[in-house]
Amino acid sequence: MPDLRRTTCNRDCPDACGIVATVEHDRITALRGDPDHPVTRGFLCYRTSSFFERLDAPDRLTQPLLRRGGALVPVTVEEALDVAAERLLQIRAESGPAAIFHYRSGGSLGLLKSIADRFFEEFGPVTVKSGDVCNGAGEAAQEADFGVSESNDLFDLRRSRHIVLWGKNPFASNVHLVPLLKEVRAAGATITLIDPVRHKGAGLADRAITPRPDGDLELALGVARALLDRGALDPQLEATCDHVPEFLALLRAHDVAGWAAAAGVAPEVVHELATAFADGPTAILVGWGMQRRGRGGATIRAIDALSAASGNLFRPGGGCSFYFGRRTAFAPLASKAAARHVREPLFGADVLAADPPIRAIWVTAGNPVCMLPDAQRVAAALEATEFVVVVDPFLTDTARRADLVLPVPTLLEDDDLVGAYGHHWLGESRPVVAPPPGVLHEVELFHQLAQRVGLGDRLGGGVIEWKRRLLARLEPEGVTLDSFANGAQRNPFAREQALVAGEVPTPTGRVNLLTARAEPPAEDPDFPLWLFSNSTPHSQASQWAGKGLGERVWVAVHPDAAPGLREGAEVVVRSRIGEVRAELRFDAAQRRDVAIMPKGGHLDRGHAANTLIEARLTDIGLGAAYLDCRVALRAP
Ligand SMILES: Nc1nc2c(c(=O)[nH]1)N[C@H]1C(S)=C(S)[C@@H](COP(=O)(O)OP(=O)(O)OC[C@H]3O[C@@H](n4cnc5c(=O)[nH]c(N)nc54)[C@H](O)[C@@H]3O)O[C@H]1N2
Ligand SMILES: Nc1nc2c(c(=O)[nH]1)N[C@H]1C(S)=C(S)[C@@H](COP(=O)(O)OP(=O)(O)OC[C@H]3O[C@@H](n4cnc5c(=O)[nH]c(N)nc54)[C@H](O)[C@@H]3O)O[C@H]1N2
Ligand code: SF4
Ligand SMILES: [Mo]
Repeated sequence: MPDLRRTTCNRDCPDACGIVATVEHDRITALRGDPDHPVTRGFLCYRTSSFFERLDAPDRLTQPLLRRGGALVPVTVEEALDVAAERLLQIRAESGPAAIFHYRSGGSLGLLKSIADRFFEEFGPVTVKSGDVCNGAGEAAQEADFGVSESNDLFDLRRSRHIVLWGKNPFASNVHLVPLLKEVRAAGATITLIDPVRHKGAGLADRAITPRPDGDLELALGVARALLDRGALDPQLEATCDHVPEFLALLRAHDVAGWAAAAGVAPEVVHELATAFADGPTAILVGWGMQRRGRGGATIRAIDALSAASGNLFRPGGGCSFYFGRRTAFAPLASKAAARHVREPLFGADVLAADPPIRAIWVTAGNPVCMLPDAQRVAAALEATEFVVVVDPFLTDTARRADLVLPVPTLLEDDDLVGAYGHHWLGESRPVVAPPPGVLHEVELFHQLAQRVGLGDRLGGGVIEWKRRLLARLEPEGVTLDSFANGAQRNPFAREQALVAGEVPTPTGRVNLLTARAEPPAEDPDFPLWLFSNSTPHSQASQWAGKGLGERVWVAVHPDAAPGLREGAEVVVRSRIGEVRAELRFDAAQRRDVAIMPKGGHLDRGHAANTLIEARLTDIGLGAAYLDCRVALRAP
């Protein structure tokens, strides 16, 4: 008899789905979405539906690997932990804890993954990353404007008359938003998509606008200017916002036609959008792409200001939602103590330049060699480091550069608690199958390592005990470990509307309006195309599902953007720092100034977009300006 077992997906994805696994003779035979989860609604994305096939894939790690004589060879867990302890103790004794860099990314959003942070805090504190390549600029922008980066309840969209998907591709990266968008549209709401790349999301929209890449700041200010001209700005603006005179002066710097030209759209497009904002409630769902640019923080600030100035920010069915605080309900397991910082977007350069040097790097739940900008330099930084430990379920580009690789459970074997960054439900992960015998849960791994480095039982206690610690603030609200037996629990601290007029958590209680325009980067005639390294439905950053990327990575452009080149042929995609060979795809629906590649890939197979992308910071929040990359195509 097949057994149905429930868990929660821990991937770096907004949706944190409830999963129902069919298990026969201790093997998973099917994965489905939990029909009772309010957001999952019974279906999973492509990459997780087929994930159980990856459990025994050739690159799955079932035993620790240690570098000996140049090669990675399997060793026992005991030996692996002995080596880790000995080298960490030696480096700390000789060079102090700042010589050890613990880098943690979001490969699992399970809250217990921060046990690694706790270990390195107790052992050090050591060097950790600062900034955030994922959402650093957007979060910093919303914190500057609103004092917090938090979203309205997802189902508040049922109260919207208009929804603006601003630089967002729900079919690829937030697929459980799709049924809700269809539902609210069928009930009469309109949907506008703003994205320089034409993607499947356009099929959901009443209006799909393809502005100039990085033209959103001008587009947002143009719409606000059109509202100003119509006398349609919020009459309460002075009461709810700071810097109103400066903001209005900024809007007056150009007329609507001027702003539209700078945004790369027709003036009618700006006027139509203004009509939607005047006819609210209008909700803005802010995507991630535009904030991964040099002026990404300023762009999100302009969009925030439009939401506030049009009177939509505080209304039910309105709001300017970017990120859902997925951790805020849980008690943190670690503080942010650090000996020093490596800026995440500048990982390669900062590690190589560190003085005194970094002698050990410990990587948790990340594949920085493939996913961080200037990938070759990140690889060089790991190769130059004396002792590299990678903790991952798979043998990645990063793991191949390690001295010690420690395998951990995959999302189907994991035991943890998960919050979502696309809705307000919290879930529990439970192993639907047991991990292979040579694979330790990170709670157990750090418990055993702590004992070897003289921390005794400071990291003692099993998974259940650590889960209870995470729930310290939730238990008084009635969300206990037992509650999760009934499925996902709504975060009791999350409000329907994230912000209340007059009580915005800024120092003045008012919204901090943008007062100046940031300039876009200069054109580069040698590299005419903007490289979009975007999420695809078939992959999770560098982790592929199904047949993977195959022999070649692809690049998609408008046929006019590749004169003399043939569809299906191999082409060279060049930037100022690197080259990638890719299969050319034509897509006549695209703008002529964009080139689209998958965001992940594999560095060692020559498939990584980050080979092309310079390591540059965003204006605020220490984000990575991945999307300011310019490329050209040529025949090989
Ligand atoms: N299938 C899949 N799902 C994923 C991921 C994945 O790799 N694969 N990654 C996960 C992660 S790590 C994250 S952070 C989230 C979000 O992951 P992202 O893929 O970053 O999220 P989106 O916001 O959907 O997509 C970004 C959109 O921004 C658009 N964009 C880029 N530049 C501009 C611009 O200048 N203006 C405008 N208006 N739009 C622009 C891009 O064309 C793209 O459609 O998704 C998660 N979900
Ligand atoms: N060019 C370009 N680059 C980008 C982006 C882009 O849009 N364009 N997007 C950026 C964004 S938004 C992000 S968030 C980053 C993502 O960058 P990474 O977080 O480095 O992304 P992944 O490739 O998913 O690597 C995560 C790793 O975690 C491992 N893992 C999974 N579960 C566990 C676990 O339980 N424990 C441990 N220890 N490991 C686990 C996975 O096997 C995988 O190897 O990439 C960024 N890089
Ligand atoms: S990756 Fe995202 S959409 Fe797919 S199952 Fe996991 S949470 Fe759901
Ligand atoms: Mo991300």
